[in-house]
Amino acid sequence: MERTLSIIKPDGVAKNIIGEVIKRFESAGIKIAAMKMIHLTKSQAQGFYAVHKERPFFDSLTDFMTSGPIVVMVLEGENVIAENRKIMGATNFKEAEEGTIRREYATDIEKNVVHGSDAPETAAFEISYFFNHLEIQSR
Ligand code: RTP
Ligand code: MG
Repeated sequence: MERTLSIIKPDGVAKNIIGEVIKRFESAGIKIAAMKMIHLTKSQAQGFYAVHKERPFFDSLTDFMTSGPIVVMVLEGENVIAENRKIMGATNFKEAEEGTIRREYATDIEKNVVHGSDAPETAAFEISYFFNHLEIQSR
């Protein structure tokens, strides 16, 4: 069983589609092992996205991620890192496949509704950034 970190970004929460996003995960057989709503500070967003700190979009991205509450979740399932990214669709919603979350709901390359870890190492870092082991229920 694999785990990944999923975030419903501030635009997704503002659009009132938390349930829509979760329904897609559950319909695909993915289990939610942990979940909470938080509002990141700038320095917390910078720490989470530290891998992108040299990118031109870093400041804008960390501003956006602190612009409102987010929902952070640990997803669990077979091959869930790749499965989640398939359900999310490409970073740029214009390139995302039909039926994906980003194709359906994203409005911008930055405001793209969801985040998902991209590899086992990043998933481990990202999960531990938000949750301790007592907050994660394997089921
Ligand atoms: P994420 O990390 O959020 O799951 O998205 P991703 O892997 O598909 O994309 P990544 O390359 O890791 O970029 C992280 C987030 O930064 C914003 N972004 N803006 N303005 C731009 O060119 C640009 N490129 C990326 C997006 O919010 C992207 O999800
Ligand atoms: Mg990424």
